[in-house]
Amino acid sequence: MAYDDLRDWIAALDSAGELKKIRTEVDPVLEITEITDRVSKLPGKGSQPTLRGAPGGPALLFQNLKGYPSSQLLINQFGSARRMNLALEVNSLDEVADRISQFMDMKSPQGFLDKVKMLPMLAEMGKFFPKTVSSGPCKEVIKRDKFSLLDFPVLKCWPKDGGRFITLPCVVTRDPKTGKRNVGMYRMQVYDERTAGMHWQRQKIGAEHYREMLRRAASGKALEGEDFSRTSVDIMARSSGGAVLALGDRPGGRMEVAVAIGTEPAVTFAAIVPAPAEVEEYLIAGFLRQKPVELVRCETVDLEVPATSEIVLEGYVNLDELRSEGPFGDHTGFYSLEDLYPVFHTTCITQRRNPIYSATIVGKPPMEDGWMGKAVERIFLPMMKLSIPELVDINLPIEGVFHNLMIVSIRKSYPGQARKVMNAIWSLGQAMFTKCIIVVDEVVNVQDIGEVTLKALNHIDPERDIQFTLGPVDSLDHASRLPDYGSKMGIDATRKWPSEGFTRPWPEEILMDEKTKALVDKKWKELGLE
Ligand SMILES: Cc1cc2nc3c(=O)[nH]c(=O)nc-3n(C[C@H](O)[C@H](O)[C@H](O)COP(=O)(O)O)c2cc1C
Ligand SMILES: [Mn+2]
Repeated sequence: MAYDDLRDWIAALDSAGELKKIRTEVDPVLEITEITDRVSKLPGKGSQPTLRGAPGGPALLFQNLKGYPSSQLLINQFGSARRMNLALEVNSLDEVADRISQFMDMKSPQGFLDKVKMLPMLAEMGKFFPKTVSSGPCKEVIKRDKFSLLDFPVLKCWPKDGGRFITLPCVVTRDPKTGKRNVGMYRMQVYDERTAGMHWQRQKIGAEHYREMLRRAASGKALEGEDFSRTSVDIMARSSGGAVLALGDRPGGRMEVAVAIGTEPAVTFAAIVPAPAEVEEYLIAGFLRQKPVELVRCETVDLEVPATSEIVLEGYVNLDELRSEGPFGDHTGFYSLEDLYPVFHTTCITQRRNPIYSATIVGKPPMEDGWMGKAVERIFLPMMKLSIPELVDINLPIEGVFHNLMIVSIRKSYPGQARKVMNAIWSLGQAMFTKCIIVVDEVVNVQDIGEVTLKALNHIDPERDIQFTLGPVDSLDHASRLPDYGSKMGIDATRKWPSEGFTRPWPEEILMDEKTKALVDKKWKELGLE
């Protein structure tokens, strides 16, 4: 029973006792952050433990916003393990993982019977593709002339933030090569009424669409083999093969962008999922909600957005314009540094009447995004196993802020396999950012940090078992030698084998024998120790 829209989802949160409506006046500048931060750290119903307990206070619907009399603001909608399940309409995230496994298990049919058996699956797949409809609630109000990004209660999150940031935007772009759409969650710093920063980091799909537009605008003149990593201004100011594209000789042009805010939870979640570029997030959302996402065409750009979005920003980024973005109190628990990013120019805003603005804050974990990340961890495990079949389980502890620490258990069958697994992870989509990977044997429960600490640290000879490598790192890494580029570490904490050069005896783990245990079980009550 997919949620129709954000309001339907809010009603579901409310009836599950997971929503708190707040009628006291609050300021979107700083105050909402302080409230939400405290709530994020409250004990939660049915939350998974993090290193600091089992947090996850309720979702919050602020109904009395200072300066925004007709607005409401939803925050912390995904902020507990229970709500994440509710958002995806499952009792456990493993259900989603199992559904994915079923689809991946589909093999070529061997005969008539196999084909018949496949029919229900194929029929089911038909339900996932997005449907374009002629209109929808997001067109209730169309603002072509008089509009401002500050018509909405955009948060200033932390005291040293560079400004106010749209923190939960689904940013839609189109691949100029394939025509495929991408939806990514990239924060937007509001510069003024009509412009905002477009913080797609260099390794993300939106940034790749932008680079492809840039390549096309320059028609390959000066861009072949150029360093795309820094800024388009850099690129254009560089020379290549004698052709100089100076700043006064810019390729120009623009790229269309649409931004949906206040989408139903499957779409919002799909926007953060590290999916391969070939798979449109609208399809992923359809798979998650088992019902197509309905899309409408934008008014001023050739893009589609979810029909039930609360707010849609239409516009473009210029290919030759970058502006300083940040600082921004980020999910690492530190401010991410200022850097240059493209600028979004708004051409039109469409919205529902009295739209509900949805937002999140990031900061010191645990926070809302941690639970979204945990869901990604569970759901992606079957897909990771496709390319790393020896993988048994993974854990990205919330305090590891997703790119800093991944603990994996493997079924080891040959020497050096732990290092092979590290390299596989470092070449797997956004897992490439993982700064530290700990590989343990399958007998270690990676969800139990205590057990991992005990066994991993007992089992290593650091000089021998730590593997360093160099490569791309997360843009938010403030310690790497260069932005976006640095070192990573893998720890082979598996039991070492003679075939790996370890010839000393390996001790046995201490375990009591069953007979003695049974004996004590019998006497336990009598001992009166509990
Ligand atoms: C709350 C939140 C905010 C995020 N902000 C950004 C951001 O500003 N820039 C960015 O590149 N990624 C950001 N991410 C991560 C991306 O959404 C994520 O990497 C996603 O997979 C990108 O989609 P893509 O693969 O289609 O580019 C954020 C994630 C969350 C949960
Ligand atoms: Mn994508």
